[in-house]
Amino acid sequence: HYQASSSLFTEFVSHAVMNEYLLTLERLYPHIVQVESIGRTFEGRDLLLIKIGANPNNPTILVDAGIHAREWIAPPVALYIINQLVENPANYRLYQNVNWNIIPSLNPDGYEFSRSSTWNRLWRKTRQPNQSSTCIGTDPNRNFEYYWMFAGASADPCDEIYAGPQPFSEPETAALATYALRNRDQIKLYISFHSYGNMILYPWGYTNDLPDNAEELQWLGELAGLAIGRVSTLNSRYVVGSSTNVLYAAAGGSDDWVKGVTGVGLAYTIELPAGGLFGFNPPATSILPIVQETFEGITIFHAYVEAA
Ligand code: ING
Ligand code: ZN
Repeated sequence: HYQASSSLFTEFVSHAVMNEYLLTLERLYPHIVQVESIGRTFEGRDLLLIKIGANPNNPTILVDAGIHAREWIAPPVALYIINQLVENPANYRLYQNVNWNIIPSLNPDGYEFSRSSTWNRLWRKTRQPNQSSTCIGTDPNRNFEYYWMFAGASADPCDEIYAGPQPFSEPETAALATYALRNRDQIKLYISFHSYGNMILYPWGYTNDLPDNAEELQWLGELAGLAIGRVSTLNSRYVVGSSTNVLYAAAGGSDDWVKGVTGVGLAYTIELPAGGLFGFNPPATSILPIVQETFEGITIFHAYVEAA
């Protein structure tokens, strides 16, 4: 990796440092990089999206990471994609015919809370308080307005999978949805990075029925998973399938919403490798091997969108 990224892949950096990195790239590479704020969190943090591309009219891949606070390995994976696209000249072909829209840190209030003490390390939700409960936060991946609360979601604000008082109650999910709707015609593929479990998941999460293009989603997911496995130094082996069939039923997830509402045909949730005692805390020394192997899968998705 390259100059401006110094500590991003050797330690788990703050949301502020991630945002600084994006703004630095915009300053250094204005011909291919634009940074835009898609909104603010409950606590007022800026949700930055970086656009990388040579031609604004090209088909677009939308990527987010960090929607769940404790899944610390996800933002570095998104940052490494950014780093490799912008700062590694060998990859310039990857943004000639395809645009990238990447939000590396979508729930920074929760993320910073999970960094604030060892007691808070396993925080998952947002940090917006709830009425008529002292429990804080909503699970942002149960908060999207598509079969909301249909399965695998809770109405209890004290639960980890609390879906919120209503769909899009959280400024973070509303910001992503607004951006995706505005750009729906250009977006061809959506990927949301989570951890953990080495899974490449696709809709639906609300039902065990499969979407019309399940075969395409399965085939492409398997190709990406195999590409990762081929280079993995961690012996990563990805399982591919619909969320409900591979993991569990859960409605209100971002990939279900993107596919069901915006009409973007290809939507995935990628569960990155586990690490540490509870799975959510790979050591900092694992960041580089995980982000590097995952990038191999990303090049497969790129090739498919470029060829379409
Ligand atoms: N996993 C996802 C979750 O939100 C998921 C899995 C994604 C389920 C999409 C349903 C739909 O539970 C993690 N690790 O958060
Ligand atoms: Zn998650």
